[in-house]
Amino acid sequence: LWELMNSYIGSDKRSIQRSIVNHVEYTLARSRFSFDDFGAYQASAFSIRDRLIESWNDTNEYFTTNDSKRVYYLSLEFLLGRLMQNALVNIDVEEPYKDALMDIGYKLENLYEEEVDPALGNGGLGRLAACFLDSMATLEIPNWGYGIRYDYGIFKQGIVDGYQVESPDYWLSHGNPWEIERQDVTYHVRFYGHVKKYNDGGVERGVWEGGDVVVAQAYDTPIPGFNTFNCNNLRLWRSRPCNEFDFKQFNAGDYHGAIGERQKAEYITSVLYPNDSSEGGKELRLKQQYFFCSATIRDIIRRYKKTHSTWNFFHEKNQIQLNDTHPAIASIELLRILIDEEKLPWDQAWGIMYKTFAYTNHTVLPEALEKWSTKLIGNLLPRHLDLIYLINFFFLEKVKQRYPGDNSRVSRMSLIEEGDDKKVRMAFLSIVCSHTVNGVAALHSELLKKTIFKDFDEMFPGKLQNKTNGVTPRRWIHCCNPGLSKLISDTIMEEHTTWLTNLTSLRELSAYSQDEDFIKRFVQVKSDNKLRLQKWVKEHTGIDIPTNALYDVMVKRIHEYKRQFMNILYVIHRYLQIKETPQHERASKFVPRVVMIGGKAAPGYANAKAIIKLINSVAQKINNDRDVGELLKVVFLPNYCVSAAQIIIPAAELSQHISTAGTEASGTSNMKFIMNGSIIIGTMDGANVEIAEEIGAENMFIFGALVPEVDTFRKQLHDGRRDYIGSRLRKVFDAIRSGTFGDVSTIHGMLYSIENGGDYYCVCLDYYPYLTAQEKVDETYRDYPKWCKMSIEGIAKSGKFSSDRTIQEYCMDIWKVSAVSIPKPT
Ligand code: DL6
Repeated sequence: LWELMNSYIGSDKRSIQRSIVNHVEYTLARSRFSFDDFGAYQASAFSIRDRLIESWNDTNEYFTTNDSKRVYYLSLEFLLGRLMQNALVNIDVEEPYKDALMDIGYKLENLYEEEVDPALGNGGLGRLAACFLDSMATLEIPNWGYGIRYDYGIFKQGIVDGYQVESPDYWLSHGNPWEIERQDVTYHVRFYGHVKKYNDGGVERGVWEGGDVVVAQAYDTPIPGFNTFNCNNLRLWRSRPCNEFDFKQFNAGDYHGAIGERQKAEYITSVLYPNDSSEGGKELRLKQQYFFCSATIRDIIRRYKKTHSTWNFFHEKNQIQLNDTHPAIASIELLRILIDEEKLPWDQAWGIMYKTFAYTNHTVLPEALEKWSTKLIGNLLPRHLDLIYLINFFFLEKVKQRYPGDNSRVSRMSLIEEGDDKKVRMAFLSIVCSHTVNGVAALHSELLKKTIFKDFDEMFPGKLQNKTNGVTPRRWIHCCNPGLSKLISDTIMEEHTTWLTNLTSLRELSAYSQDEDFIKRFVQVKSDNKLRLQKWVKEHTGIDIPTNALYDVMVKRIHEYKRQFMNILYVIHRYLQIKETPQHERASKFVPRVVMIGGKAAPGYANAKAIIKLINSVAQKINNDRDVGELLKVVFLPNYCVSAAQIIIPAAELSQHISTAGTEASGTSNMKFIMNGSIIIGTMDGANVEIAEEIGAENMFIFGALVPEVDTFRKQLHDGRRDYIGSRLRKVFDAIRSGTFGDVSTIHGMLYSIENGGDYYCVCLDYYPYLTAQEKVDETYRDYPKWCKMSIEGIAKSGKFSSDRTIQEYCMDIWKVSAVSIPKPT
């Protein structure tokens, strides 16, 4: 067989061309004499996938033979973005493919544009998972990601009359050349039904029967590392009908009924919930969570059993990371299987589970902390609810022993929130069932210890850790900003293979922050990127923007806590100021600016949607005011997604990260922006704090209340304080209300609430410091060498924020796992 295979596709031009043309003919069944860019994209993707499959097979075989310890990353979201360029860069064949394609009449850059974004995530949490997969493969960590293969990813955002309209993203309509459908990897997953309990020599076990059974089928996507032969796997599950379902109905002649049941099964993985905070209460969401966790745990067990006949080494060979509480039910599923099916004693089963799981928290916002009604869980997963009650009983016994008589602590720490509709606190459950818990930035992790997880930190000192997020420099510098990547390589005299996996070496750039030649090239790269964005904006919005203006960008999900609202209030203020200033004085007073804001609002989040409408209405007014001309332009960037980010971020000069202190767990776009030479205007929130530590506060525009001041202000609001709207802010509110920007009545409710004690996100508190910081921005931009110096210092000192560093910390402190290097194929 080995001889038959003779494989390993060559990287010479002819081999690449032959492989592409063969795929055109035999995979796509199209004529090799005429195929369009899309055909060329598909055939090239299949050709690249062939290469990936070779190393992917080698990798899996090597890990199995060597019984390597593995890490499993469980996430309901993987916001991968386009895969073609990333794969070519990681396996180091971008240039050969470019040449080979050019030779037969295709431009590789055009083919990149043919790929749809696999948008199986909402925002930060899903994109972090994608960066982690890239880093784990690059660092040669044996890792598989597990998630759901949704038919519909995050909705497509359109703007009609200034309002957000959502349309479905059926991303699979033209197939997906990167995935491998595994007809051979399926599991049955049960819902509903009932549990029969019995006593097995003192251990209570359950038999779960009846209910509905669906099939989980695996789809694999190879995840190549950069500059390595390792290729990991992302396994996504799709729900399919199971024959257990419908035979009775079918035989009774109810053909339509039987088909309907089958469709219900497929519905489970149909759509990603488009909310980046919790979806507690929705049965389908809980179904999704259990569906993928159950299949995943069975898959992990099956793999372990191939090479082990006892359970003694399970936790030493497998570490499972929960990406927030969305996959929390996985730990209960492992416990259930160990007790009910593998017949282990409770203590042993508990020990295995506890030593296997770790949990990452991504938010302190109460509305995003998952709580599932016990009724819902009990109905859908009756045996799991039993086990959760049992875990809670044992846990609370320990709490009582440790804090005798402290009843309020017992009820605070209970995994069950009492009330008419009892609820399981999934974050608490995850803490109790995991050996380690982490936050995602230093400030966030400290806040967890002081606020929502305070009791747990006291009871389990050291269990709560910090792992500051990071982003992959392969996608977020090299792929999205080739000009900057080349400049860096040329300057620090390194092949990109070195600095891209050792990002702290960017420090050497500091020496060039005032070097004329370097600055000249740096400015050229930025203006090329601005031109690229200018074209993108024209194509996607029809708006003409100048390139000789400061590009001021804020892109992220739309939320009150992120305060896009404060940004647009400032834009209005600036507009009013320009209008009040005589024409001849304007040029000396105002730096020309293009303010760009983009992001999706959850479809049911009225205030976020009202903010989008306000931004568009303000843009409409300002962009059409000839009196203002090119001094101020405002653009809402529609349908913000990973591929758009790759155009937008490299072009930004200023980027806004202005959340209320204590609300943004980390943020990761702040890291991408500094790596691409954009200066941050921001609050001391999330990872901004560590960015300031690394690059120096003097290289950012920092403003605003710190966490204790936010707490004080909120208390004052609660106690009746109402004197917090100054005259300049009042003017802005008046302009909105008076109809200057047309009918923006959807925002009136928010204005009213803010004025009447409802300024929970402290817009009014931070507004004036924000104006001052904005003035500083203008002043600095006028001194362009200074601006460039700040921006270059930011890049030079951004090394800490590579996700490689983050993953190294997870490996050392949480998973205790080491790299396993796949030998070069012979
Ligand atoms: O950790 C990744 C990312 C953080 O950078 C953001 O600050 C945070 O808002 C985000 N959280 C979510 C939703 N959280 N939950 N659950 O996307 O995580």
